[in-house]
Amino acid sequence: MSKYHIQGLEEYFQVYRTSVDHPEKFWEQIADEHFSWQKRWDSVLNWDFTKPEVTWFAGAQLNITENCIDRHLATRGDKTAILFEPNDPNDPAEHITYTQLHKRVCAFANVLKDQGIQKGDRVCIYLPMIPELAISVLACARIGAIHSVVFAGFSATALSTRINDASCKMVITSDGSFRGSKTIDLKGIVDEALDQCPSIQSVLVARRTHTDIQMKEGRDHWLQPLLDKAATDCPIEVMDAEDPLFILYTSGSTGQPKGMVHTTAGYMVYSAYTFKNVFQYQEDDVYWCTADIGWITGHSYIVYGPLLNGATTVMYEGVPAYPDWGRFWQIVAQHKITQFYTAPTAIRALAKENLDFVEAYDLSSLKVLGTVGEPINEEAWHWYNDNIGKKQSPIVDTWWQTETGGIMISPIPFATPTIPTFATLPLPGIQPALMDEHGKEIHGNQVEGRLCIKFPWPSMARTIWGNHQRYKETYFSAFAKMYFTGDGALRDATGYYRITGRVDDVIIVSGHNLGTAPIEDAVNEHPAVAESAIVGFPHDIKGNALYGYVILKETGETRNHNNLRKEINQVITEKIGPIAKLDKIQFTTGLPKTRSGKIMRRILRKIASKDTSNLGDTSTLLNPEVVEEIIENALV
Ligand code: 7RM
Repeated sequence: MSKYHIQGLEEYFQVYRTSVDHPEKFWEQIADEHFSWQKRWDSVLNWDFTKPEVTWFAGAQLNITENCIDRHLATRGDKTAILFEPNDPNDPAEHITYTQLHKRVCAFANVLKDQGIQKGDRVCIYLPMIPELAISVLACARIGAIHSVVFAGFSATALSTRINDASCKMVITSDGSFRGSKTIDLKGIVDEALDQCPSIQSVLVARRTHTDIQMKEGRDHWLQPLLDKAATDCPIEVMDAEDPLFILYTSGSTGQPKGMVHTTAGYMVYSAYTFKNVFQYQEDDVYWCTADIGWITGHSYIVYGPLLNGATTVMYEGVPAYPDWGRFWQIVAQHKITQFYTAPTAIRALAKENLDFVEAYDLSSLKVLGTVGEPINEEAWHWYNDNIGKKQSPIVDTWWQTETGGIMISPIPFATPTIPTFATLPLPGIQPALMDEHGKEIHGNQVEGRLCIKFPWPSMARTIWGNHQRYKETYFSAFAKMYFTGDGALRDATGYYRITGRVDDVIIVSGHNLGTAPIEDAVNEHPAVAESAIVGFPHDIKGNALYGYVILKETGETRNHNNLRKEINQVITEKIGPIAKLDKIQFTTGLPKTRSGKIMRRILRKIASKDTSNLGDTSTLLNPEVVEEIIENALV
């Protein structure tokens, strides 16, 4: 029985059992059979969640790029590794084969070395979704430099904070970036950031937009001439299993972003294994994840997971609405995409538009649909299932985090029966626990609690860069000897998990525990509603009351707003009960969102609580301007 590729529900249960009963044997066999090692490990797993300290495959030596690239050259040299789809649909797509990828990564790695980058140095990558982004990530990994990718939509302040936190030596960027009809002056943002970054010694600049930019003598170098001179072969740096592979920042509930540190061997094994199983990738498939490589989803499921499996992975430079809302479906049809992985926020935006944008294209190549990033509401799930999957493609609702490195709870398509809004079952090796407010595990089914993981898995982040104490406090202190996710979840009668949202989104109204996600689901079922966000605000009698921010489908909705408010509360009463009725409903044209599409409830909570004095840093929002509008029209 192949443990690497699960192909049915029975097999899943069997494999899962083995992974819990004999975790070391389980992961050892996968590591042995599916990867190239320079030296085998001395021990599979060492762990102590009280310190916390975790190592996987300690003593082993390897290079992840040998596994992503070199190992495929003999059998898949001419196969497309990266399929680049540019912003402008009139520009041709670029097919980069495994052989070409090898040459380009090696040349880039040699340029890094020429610029003085060595094993262990931190390199900040601030690039749009162009091939150089994936190539520079892999070039760092090839020479053992630690990459820190910063999403190229972040501001100069956010960029300099991240560069300084890890004392990066180099920034890799481009002259500009294309996003739909807009051109963004990336190099200008880098220049502004670098005024505050003493550790940076050099900047490599890829040419993309041909924007007129400043090049600082002695610091800035055009990338292409250096690549042209570089040798196209570069030996791998031999890395220890627990050497850091990358740092990726995730925002905390307060202050400084957290630089999550992922290490080499465990991350490799887990990202590869989960990619294969969650997407059921087959040799000739063309897989597309619409995330940006600036997020963990892009790291694990655009770059590493797919390439480790010798897959063809699509990188799309543009946005969903350019040149029109049919672009995603045009790309699916053009490249005969087989697996499509996106976020609920994108699905909701697409669902708002005319179905003609979908129906104009042949989507019959699709086999598996995925979602990630937030709970998917029932309406969006059905829209996705009906109109994109034509009820033929299973939807994998994948729950995981920057900190977990890979997908943790997800259906296995064609094996696990799916139910809307349920991420379903833990993947092999993942041991979830639901905890009550007294710190005790809640056993049995049909229960709800705080979601923890009680046993290590290979791709868990090992620390927060430069602050192990914060790592311990954030993830290993709320519950003894458990990793605490910060999310709430319920386990239904069959053992399926439904993620109910961040625990800080739980609102206690008159002593009732209410998750915001199911209330938002109910509100969204009202035919006039496009999207909503619910927060709590202090209430004299109930303790907390509910405040809803609602976006209507038609901005010019003619019905009386007070009638609409009544109707929305009627839906909530029907779906959840009168206890969940909203005290206040504010209609708005937008909701403050992070760049990865998560609603910033922290800001909405403050506004609802009449506390707008200190909204914190809103500069990293996708749409900071909407905050003003919401404050102006607040019902306080
Ligand atoms: C991959 C990613 C992590 C947080 C996590 C959850 C939420 C992610 C789902 C989800 C419900 C899902 N990393 N989340 N996936 N909630 N269902 N399928 O998003 O670090 O940026 O965010 O996102 O709250 O803790 S992340």
